[in-house]
Amino acid sequence: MSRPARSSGDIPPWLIVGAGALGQLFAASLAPHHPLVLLGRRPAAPVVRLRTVDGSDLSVALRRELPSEWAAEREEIDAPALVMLATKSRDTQAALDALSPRLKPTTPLLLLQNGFQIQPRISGRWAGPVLCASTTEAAYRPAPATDHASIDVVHAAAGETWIGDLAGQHHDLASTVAACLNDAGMIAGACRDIRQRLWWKLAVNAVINPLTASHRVLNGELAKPEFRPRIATLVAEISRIMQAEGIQPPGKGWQALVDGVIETTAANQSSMLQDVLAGRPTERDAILGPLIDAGCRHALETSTLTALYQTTPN
Ligand code: KPL
Repeated sequence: MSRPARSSGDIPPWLIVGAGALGQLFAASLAPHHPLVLLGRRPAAPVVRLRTVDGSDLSVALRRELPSEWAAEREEIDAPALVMLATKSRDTQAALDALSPRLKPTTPLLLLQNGFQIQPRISGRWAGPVLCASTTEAAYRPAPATDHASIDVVHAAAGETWIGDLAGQHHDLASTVAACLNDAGMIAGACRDIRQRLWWKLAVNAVINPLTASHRVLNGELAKPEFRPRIATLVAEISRIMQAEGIQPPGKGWQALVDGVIETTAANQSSMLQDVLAGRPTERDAILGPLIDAGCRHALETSTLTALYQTTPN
């Protein structure tokens, strides 16, 4: 896939499937630089109103399609250059199954999900390249009752996005996609260790998401002393599982990795808290499941993660 020229009319668009906070953030960032179609399930205006990290409001016009259960009917989206799946982990397979009769079997996919459940599954089954992204971009959709109710998505913190494929065969494609994100002003890079980076993100999500969702607090609250002992115990258990799973610790160590994300995304509502507040199912299984399964496989203690799993809304 070649890198498209700016505002070229005949470039096949990217299809972004899933108009949640991250899907809308990526769509709004990319749309001025790249043809794309955003597929959502709910009726919405053809603009995304974004509150940027620096606090300004931005309206970005883009093409939205409203398929019923993802079954897009418009001809133009038959041959997208890339399909970015930005749905929740549990919806991703169903979204792809519904769309795949209309896609070339070799269409490249980019998976944006948290956890480590759907990535190996789709990578093992899809005929085309399957890129996975690990992102620390933080965004949320504000509740209707808040002061910025007219905003569709708040970009709470700029993060970085790493892109690679689990088989290590599509580094050039990952570089092209990362370059498109760079053109859109996002920090992104291609990597050859995406499995490791997805597990690093898993460690971060396993701590931040369940605790913020259960206590209904913003990420930054987890820096408070009352959460520190629980977080330290969780991090210790997770780091033993990671070691057994052969995942290298990040250079700064596991505790600093988790604390760093708590600090940089302090103003964000975790995606799990957003799910709980909206009455949606959470990604509990996709995030805590792979860690607890790995712990059991290696006969390691998982009592802290298991207790967290049991108290996390599903
Ligand atoms: O990925 C996230 C999420 O909320 O799912 C973090 C990085 C924790 C940001 O909130």
